[in-house]
Amino acid sequence: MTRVFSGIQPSGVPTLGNYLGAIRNWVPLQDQAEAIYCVVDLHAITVWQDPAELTRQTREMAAALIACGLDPQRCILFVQSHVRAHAELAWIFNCVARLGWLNRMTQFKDKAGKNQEASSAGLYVYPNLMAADILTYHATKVPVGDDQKQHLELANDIAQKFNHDYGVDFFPTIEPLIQGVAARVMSLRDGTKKMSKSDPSDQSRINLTDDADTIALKIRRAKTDAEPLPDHMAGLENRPEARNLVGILAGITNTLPENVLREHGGQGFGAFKGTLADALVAHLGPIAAEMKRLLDDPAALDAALHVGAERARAIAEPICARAREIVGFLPAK
Ligand code: AQP
Repeated sequence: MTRVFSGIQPSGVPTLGNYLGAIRNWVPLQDQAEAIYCVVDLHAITVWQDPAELTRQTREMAAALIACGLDPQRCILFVQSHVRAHAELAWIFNCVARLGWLNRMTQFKDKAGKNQEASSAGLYVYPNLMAADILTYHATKVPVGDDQKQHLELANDIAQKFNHDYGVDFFPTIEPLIQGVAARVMSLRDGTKKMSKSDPSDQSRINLTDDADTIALKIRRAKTDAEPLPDHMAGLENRPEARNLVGILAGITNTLPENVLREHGGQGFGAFKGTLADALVAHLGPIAAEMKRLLDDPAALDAALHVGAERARAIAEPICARAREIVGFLPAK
């Protein structure tokens, strides 16, 4: 059976971008593959996280995943730091990956900004940990948003170099699963920048916990241009904000942007934004309510995550142990 792995950082409230680009696509895979999903707290601390907030956000992220349709009975759902193999294999991969490869990673450049010298070393080697996350399960399919494609290519380079250097055929090739018309949702304030949960501006994103009024207000304030919507795709060229809002409506209503334009072409943004806000509220309202219900019982949530970690360890530890052996570490007692 195909094994699927994906993760999400508890670095804030999950956004509409996380939902349309990743989480929503994770749900059907629970019934098509052996699906392993992880709240990646080790990744989150590559940038500063207040400890109490990190604990709270980790639970909140787990609740969001379940509220979006992940079922801890049908998938393995756990917290990354509960399975030590991730960190251990990441260290081995730190010694396999080349600096030249990491220097090409655009996410590091985006997140480090102008002050790279002040970034954590963890942020720089983030892709090596991501490779370890996937490969310590020998997972072969990874459902992610478009922004993670480069990291998956690097994971394959690491797997190949490990296999080549040690003369083994141990780590498999990974294939990204990038699905849907909203594989990259952009900021509501700047259509050229991706929507991010850690963007300093809350107005730039829709959080899965936003209430109906907040969603309507954010959509009303979303940046647009002065032209009405075109009735064909070519008319969206050089209109990143219009393209983004059309993509969001298509994503949330499970249709194609072409169909959205067929229906709404010629409309001004005032009317279109009303339709979009209503669709978002109808779709996200029940998710927020379910999150709230789950978070009212943190003990039950933690218990589900602990079971998930146990199941994850049963797969990850033997693979990591074999990697240790291949590298030549003296067996531990
Ligand atoms: N804007 C987006 N559009 C589509 N997919 C997205 N993803 C993130 N943003 C968008 C996908 O969500 C999954 C989990 O992402 P992550 O939390 O591990 O890291 P990220 O990509 O760095 O997400 P954020 O929201 O931008 O987090 P911060 O602000 O903490 O860095 C991934 O599959 C990603 O592709």
